[in-house]
Amino acid sequence: MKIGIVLYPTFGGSGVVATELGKALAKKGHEIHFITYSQPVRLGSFRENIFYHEVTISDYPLFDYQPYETILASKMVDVVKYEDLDILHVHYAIPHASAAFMAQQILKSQGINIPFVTTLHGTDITLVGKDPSFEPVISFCINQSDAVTAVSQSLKDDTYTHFNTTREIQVVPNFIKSKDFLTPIDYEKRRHYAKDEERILCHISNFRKVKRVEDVLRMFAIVNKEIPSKMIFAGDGPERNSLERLSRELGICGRVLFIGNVSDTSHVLEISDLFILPSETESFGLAALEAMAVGVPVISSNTGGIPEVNIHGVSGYLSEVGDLEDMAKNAIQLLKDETKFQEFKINALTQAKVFSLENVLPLYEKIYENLII
Ligand code: GMT
Repeated sequence: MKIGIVLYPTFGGSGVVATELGKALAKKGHEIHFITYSQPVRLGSFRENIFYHEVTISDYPLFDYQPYETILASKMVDVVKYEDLDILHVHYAIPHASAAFMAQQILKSQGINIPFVTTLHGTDITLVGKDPSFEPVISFCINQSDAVTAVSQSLKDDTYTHFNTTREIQVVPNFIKSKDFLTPIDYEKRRHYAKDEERILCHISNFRKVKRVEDVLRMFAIVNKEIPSKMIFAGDGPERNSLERLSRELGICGRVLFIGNVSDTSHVLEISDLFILPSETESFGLAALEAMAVGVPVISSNTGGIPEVNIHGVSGYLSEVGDLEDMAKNAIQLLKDETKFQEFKINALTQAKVFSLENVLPLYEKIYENLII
């Protein structure tokens, strides 16, 4: 199949999932055309069957805001026509689904029929989408898409709650290349960050308010009092400066490491003992799945789709949003009980396999096949 994938090219989860999906489909022999405004961060070097079409925004002085959606729709028309695509798959409702609808209508007027699949990722529904200024467009696009998927049952339920739609939504979860065994720890690499007797806690995100990164730091401060440890923050975003300030106020800045954005998270996860995800809302929690896939247990909040991924008392622990004392208590007792800790590491690996690429990829392929006549 010739598939156009429209995505945000940044470090956000939706962009990561869309890029990894395209790479995996290309490996299976499909022809993949990424359409976005800059090279997706997870794309890596040149690969067979993968093409990238840049949406170029010219800075026309009449506009205070450049009309990205219009330019994107025109690009989709162009790519569908000249690359002879079979289907478009848009990730994130705004503005990708509405641009796809526009492109579809333009192509229809020229005698070309192209179906489009919309994948809802989370913040397009739970944060941005609920805003009344977006709601009518999102409801319309969900209803007009030829197929709609959501990354968790929780997100599917939220979509029905917040939007005017009864459209069938299929749950297709985030996925991971799962492993059968724990990777042995690379102590030489680990020693760059912590002493052998110290534990490493890790958080990876885009440091937006919704991630509650302050909770990560405050719970780490409690853990560190009982267990000598280091806290690694990977990623970047609006809360980073205040987080650095807070780490000084709490007197733990020497134990906290900010390593910035990383394109391959497995490197930092493989030297970590626990992954911390205390989010306010989280439709799935891809970062938690990436941690579990390398055998790192997850201490998280119990919001949104996280309980579908991290199983309480098995692959990690779940707490109420904001209950950082409970999160710290869970982390401490797990780190102090080596037998249980090793058991949780294996459980995390096993639970991650539920979301293996082999299980999830055919679900998308089936959706495409059903729409291509
Ligand atoms: O979590 C983010 O900040 C990025 C965001 C996005 O829209 O790219 O991630 C969302 O989509 C991911 C991939 O489907 C999910 O794993 C994340 O849970 C979801 N984030 C939220 O719901 C906050």
